Amino acid sequence: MLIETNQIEQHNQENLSAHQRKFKFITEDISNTEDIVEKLKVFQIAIPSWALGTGGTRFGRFSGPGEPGTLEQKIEDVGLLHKLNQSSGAISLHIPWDIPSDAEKIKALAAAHGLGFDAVNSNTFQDQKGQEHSYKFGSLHHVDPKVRKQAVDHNIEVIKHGVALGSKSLTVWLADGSSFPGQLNFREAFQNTLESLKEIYKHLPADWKMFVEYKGFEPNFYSTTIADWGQSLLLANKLGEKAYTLVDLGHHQPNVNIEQIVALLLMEGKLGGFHFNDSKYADDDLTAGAIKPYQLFLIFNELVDGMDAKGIDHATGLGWMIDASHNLKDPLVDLLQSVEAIKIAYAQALLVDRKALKEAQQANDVVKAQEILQDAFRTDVRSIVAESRLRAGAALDPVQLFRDLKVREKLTEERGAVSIATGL
Ligand code: LRH
Ligand code: MN
Ligand code: MN
Repeated sequence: MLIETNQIEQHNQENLSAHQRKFKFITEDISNTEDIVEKLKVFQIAIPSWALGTGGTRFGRFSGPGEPGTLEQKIEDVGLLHKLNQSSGAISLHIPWDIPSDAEKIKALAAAHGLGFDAVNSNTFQDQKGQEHSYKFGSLHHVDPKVRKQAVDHNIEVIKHGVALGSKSLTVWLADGSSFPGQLNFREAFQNTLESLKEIYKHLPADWKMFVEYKGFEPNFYSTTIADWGQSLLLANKLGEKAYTLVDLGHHQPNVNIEQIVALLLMEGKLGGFHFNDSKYADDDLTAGAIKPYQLFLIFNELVDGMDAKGIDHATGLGWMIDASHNLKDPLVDLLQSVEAIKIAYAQALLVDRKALKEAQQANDVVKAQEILQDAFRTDVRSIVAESRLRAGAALDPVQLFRDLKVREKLTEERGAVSIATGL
C-alpha cells in the first residue's frame, strides 16, 4: 500500500489549528525554536530490516498479521514510516537475513520510497545452510583459523553487498565469548579478533566506516570478547581511522553511565554510531524512551555538546539507527514511537542553555547545573517536533494517521494474516 500526499495534507489540515496553538505557546519562551525545527527536519534515523516483523523471545513468538515476508515488502514498510514522519530515510540490512538478489532493482525500489541504505550488518552468530564450519565456539575469535577465515570472508561478502546498494558502513557485532571460566584464553581470543578484523578492514572502501559493536553478555554468559566500550575502542584504535565504536543502548550492565561513555568516545573521535532502544534489565530491545527517557535526554545532551565541540554535523556525522524488537506492539507503530522519542530527546538537548551550564560547572553550582538540564528535559517539545514534520511534508501525528488510514489492516489484506517475517 502507499500513503498518498493528499492524505497527509488532509490529516495536517484537520490537526493544524490545535498544533499551531501549542507551537505558538512554546515559541514564546524559546529563542532558538527555528534552529531546532530546522535541525529536526534533517535528522534521520535508520530502520533495521529485522525490526519490521514480530521479534519474539526464546520462549515464543506471537506474530502479527500483514508482516513483510520479503525484502521488497520490508522496504515498502520503511517507505510507509518515512512517508508518515519523513525521519526514517534509510534501511539497514542484516546479511544473510536479507540479501538483495538484484541490487539495482532493490536500490531503485528504495529510492522510489525516498530511502537509502544505512550500515550493512554481518552475521557470524548463527550457522547458515551449507556453511562448512560452525560458529558454535565463535567466529572472528575462533581457535581454528579456518573458522576465522570463513567469518572474515562472510564480512567481505557483506561489504560487497553494501557497495552494490550504496551503503557506507559495515557493522560488526560478534556473539563470540565463553560461558565457562577456563573455556577461553582471553588474550588469544582478543588477538584473533583483531587479526580477523584487520583482514576485513583491508577490504573496506576508502569512504566507508567500520562500526565495532560491543555487548556485555548474551548469548555467552561468562565472557564476551568485545564486551564493552574499552574493548571496542582498543580494537578501533588499532584498526585505524575508518574504525569506530558503536553504542547499542541495550548492551550495558544496568546503571552504567552511557552518557559519559558517549562523551569520551566523541572526544576521542571514535564514536561511530548508535543503536537506539530501551531496557529495564539487559538487551531488552524495547521502544526508545519507553523506560528511561531522562537517560536518553542525557545521552543527547552529551551528543550535542560533543558534536558541536568537534564541528560534527548532527544529521550526517554519526550513524543513527534503531535496534529494537517488537513482541506486543505493531512493529511499525512501535518504530514510529521510537523515532518520536529520539527526536524529542534531541530537541530537548538542543534547548539546553550551554553557556549557563558551563558557568554553573565552573562555579561548582550543582543546583544550577541540575536546574538547567531538568528545565530542558521538562519542556514539552512535542509541538516543535511536530512542526518540523509539518515543514518536511510529514504527518503532524504519524501514529494517529497510521491508525486512521488502517495501514495494518490494508497490509493484512494484501499480504495475508499469517506472517512470515523474520525478526529479532
Ligand atoms: C545484538 C544486536 C546486534 C545485532 C542485532 C540483531 O544484540 O544488537 O546489533 O546485529 O542485535
Ligand atoms: Mn545492536
Ligand atoms: Mn542487541
